Amino acid sequence: MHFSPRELIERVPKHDLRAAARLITQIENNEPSAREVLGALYRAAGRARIIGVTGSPGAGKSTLVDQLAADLNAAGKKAAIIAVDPTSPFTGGAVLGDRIRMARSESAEGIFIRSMATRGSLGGLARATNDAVCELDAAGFDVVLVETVGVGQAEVDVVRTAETIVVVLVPGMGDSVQAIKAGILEIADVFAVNKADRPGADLVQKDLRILLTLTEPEEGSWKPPIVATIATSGEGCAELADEISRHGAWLRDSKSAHDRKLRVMEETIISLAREELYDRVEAKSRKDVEKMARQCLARKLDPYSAAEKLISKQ
Ligand SMILES: Nc1nc2c(ncn2[C@@H]2O[C@H](COP(=O)(O)OP(=O)(O)O)[C@@H](O)[C@H]2O)c(=O)[nH]1
Ligand SMILES: [Mg+2]
Repeated sequence: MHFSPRELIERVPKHDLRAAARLITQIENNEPSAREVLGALYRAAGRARIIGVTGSPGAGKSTLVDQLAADLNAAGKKAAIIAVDPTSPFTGGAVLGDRIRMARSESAEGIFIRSMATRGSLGGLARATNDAVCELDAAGFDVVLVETVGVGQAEVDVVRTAETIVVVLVPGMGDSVQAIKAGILEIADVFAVNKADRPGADLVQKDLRILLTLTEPEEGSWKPPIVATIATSGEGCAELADEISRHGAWLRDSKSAHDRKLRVMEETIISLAREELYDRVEAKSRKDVEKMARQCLARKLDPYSAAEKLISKQ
């Protein structure tokens, strides 16, 4: 079914899930009409709790997120899940993996699950994810959970706009060392040491505690708690949800949290402008660029002035 931008603007805030799903597809495809719709929906958003869950492949993120969503659902909250896997553009295997899991979760009424991928760059994926989150927020979901593989900076960018970031570690994968490398320690608001039924889970917790004492916390800053979980049985999930809530309460009153939000928003605006500028240059000024490149090679123009010219034309 096709929805016009106007229909989407009207239906999405009424929690029309078919319209919501359609808009996410438009976002993935980077359709210009999606921007128009999102611009209109933006003001209706801002109420949902946005929770990012990241960690290595196989750490149990999907299982944990499913548990959290099911518990929220049982408590009468509307929960949505966005699963982001940058390694699997559209037809890849990981998406299939997520589909299988969806079959299980979809039976729980009220949980909206969507896996996302884009053909474009990882930066594009971060933007698309943010847009989808904003849309689901406007659609009246109480909580949006974003699951993403956290192995590098680009993937970290995908969850950075989440208010609360849960980093999932597991025993036996040398995860704590890996975490420092990826800069994941810095972005974690809550640590889940999952697969606590496996040997070594207490060791991961111990390592983590030592690492956390090494980074001297600033006055009034948040100290990330560590929760042991067994996602498959649900053990520890209530504690995890409690810590996520506690972080949410802290965010509401904290000045540094407000500052962080402001900084993330500033970066969002700049990166959108950068993308837009790039698109315009690509789409409209390719010929000019070629002309100027020739002039530069002939030393009749320098690249700095050429770049200035290009920008002033947009
Ligand atoms: N033993 C054990 N297995 C788990 C636990 N959590 C998840 N798993 C299993 O680990 C595998 C990967 O889980 P999944 O949620 O898909 O991981 P993801 O790649 O991080 O999303 C699945 O087979 C899960 O059943 C746990 O707490 N204990
Ligand atoms: Mg997963």
